[in-house]
Formats: sequence, structure tokens, C-alpha cells
Amino acid sequence: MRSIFAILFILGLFKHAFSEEGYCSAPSGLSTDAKAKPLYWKVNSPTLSPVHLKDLPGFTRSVYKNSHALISPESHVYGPLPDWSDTTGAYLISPEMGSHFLMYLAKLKDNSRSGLPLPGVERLFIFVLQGTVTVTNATGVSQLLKVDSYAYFPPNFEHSIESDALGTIVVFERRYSPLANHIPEPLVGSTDKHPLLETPGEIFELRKLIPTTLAYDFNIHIMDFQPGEFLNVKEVHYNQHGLLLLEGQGIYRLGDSWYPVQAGDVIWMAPFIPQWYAALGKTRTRYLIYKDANRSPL
Ligand code: UGY
Ligand code: MN
Repeated sequence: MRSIFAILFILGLFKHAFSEEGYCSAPSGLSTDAKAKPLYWKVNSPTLSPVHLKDLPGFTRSVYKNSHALISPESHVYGPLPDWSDTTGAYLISPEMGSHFLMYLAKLKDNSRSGLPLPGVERLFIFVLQGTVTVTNATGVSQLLKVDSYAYFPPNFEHSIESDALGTIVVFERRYSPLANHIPEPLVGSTDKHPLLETPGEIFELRKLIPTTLAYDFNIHIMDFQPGEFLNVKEVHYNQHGLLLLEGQGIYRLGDSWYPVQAGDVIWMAPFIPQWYAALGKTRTRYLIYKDANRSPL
């Protein structure tokens, strides 16, 4: 009889252990309904902190150092965007950090309208994360951009970005570095229209969203990793990066620090910071990454 009680007691303990949140019940990361969700839904509805740390006051994964920064969604600070009407934005990477470019999120609603970048500054990439936006040039030609679509606006190119309803975009800007006889043209495009490119020595899937001609002083790549895949090259290079994780999760190595990262996270990488990524979890990682290119570092 005593042994039956002992068994029931132990079973009771197990049941308790497996049902209590945060104790023997770490979230599996298995998202069975992920397929039913809109593209990039995690960026627009990020997990603000790991479940077991949600109620911990002051907890953030964000880090800011001279050589890199990780800005996770729970530390985004939104405010009015100067020169834009009815738009709120969060500057996530800016020259105050040491970068030569600006990266921010902008949330548009039905009366929103963009302002123009400063003279000589290219709005080198806008990418739609949620909703739709309309881009219009000086002659009144408009194009509707949906989630996963993007545009490039050369320096001193008159244009506006508006939305009929709600739209969230990520924006990159930098002072254009001119090159004699090369003039960048405005562009619009969409990720799914780009072929997968060869990546000799690597296994991730690569799409280049900007023409690789010398007119453009940067590139924007979309990189996809299946869970378990990682960068082969432990990269160290003179270029800077601004990165937005669109899907998935994994570990980013930046210098001597190793960071758990997930969709919605933004990373700034200074020149020569050692960098490496491995995808984990059950779904692919997709990230959007800016890199200065096509100009001599001198
Ligand atoms: O092109 C790049 O430098 C890219 N592979 N870097 C990165 O993913 N951190
Ligand atoms: Mn790199």
C-alpha cells in the first residue's frame, strides 16, 4: 500500500513539473501555425522577451558596443519622424553609433507621407514589412509596394511614400559616394522575383536585390539558412552591415560575443568585426543585410 502511495506521489510530482510554466516546460519553438501567418509576421508581432523573462523588470537582449549593436524589439522607441507627416518611426542604427548610414522602421497610416532625405543622401532601400505603401516620383508615376517589395531612390530624387491604410517599412539612407560616369537609377522590385544565386563555399541561399553595377555604392542581400546551416567563412571585412532578421532564430557571433537572435532583431556591425551566424530552431532564418560596396576603402 505504501509503495502505491509513493508511486502516485512521484507521478504527481512529474505532472506538476511538466505543467508549470518555466519549469521543465521550455517553449519548444515548434510553431505549427506559422504557415498560416502572413509573411514576416514575426517582425511585426515580435516576442518581446523570452517567456520565462517576460515579467523580469528591465530585461532586454539589446546590446550597444563600439564594434556592434543588437537592438531587439522590446527596446524600440518610436516617435514622430522629422519631415514625414503622420508617421512614427524608430531609428535603430545611426551615425551616432559609428555607422555611416541610417536604418529605421517607419509606421505609416492613411494620412502619412514621407519627407525627403537631405541633399546628397540616397534613400537606398525601403522594404515593406506589413501592409502596402505607394511610392510616387516627381512626374506623378506611382507604384504600389506590397510586403516583400522594395524601392531605391537616388540622391536628390524627388519622391513620396504614402499608405492608404497601415504600412510598416524598414528604411536605409546614407550619403551617396559618387563615381565619375556612373549614375544610379531608381528601382522597385520584389524579393520573390530574384533568382537564387550561387554561393561557392557556403550553403545559405542568396538573393541580391540591387544591381551589382558600380553606380550603386552598396548592396542589399536576402540570405536564407535552413536550421543547422551556418556561415562557413568567419567573416572579417572592411565593410559595415545593417541587418534585420525577418524570420527564424539562431546564434550571431559578433567579436567575442555570441547572441541568441530571432525575427525582429536588428544588428549593426562595424568594419572588421568578426561575424558568424548559425541558424537554429525549426524554421528557416531569413535576413536582410545592407553592406557598403563598390568603392575603394581609401
Ligand atoms: O556579404 C556579407 O558580408 C555577409 N555574408 N555577411 C554576413 O552575413 N554577416
Ligand atoms: Mn559580412
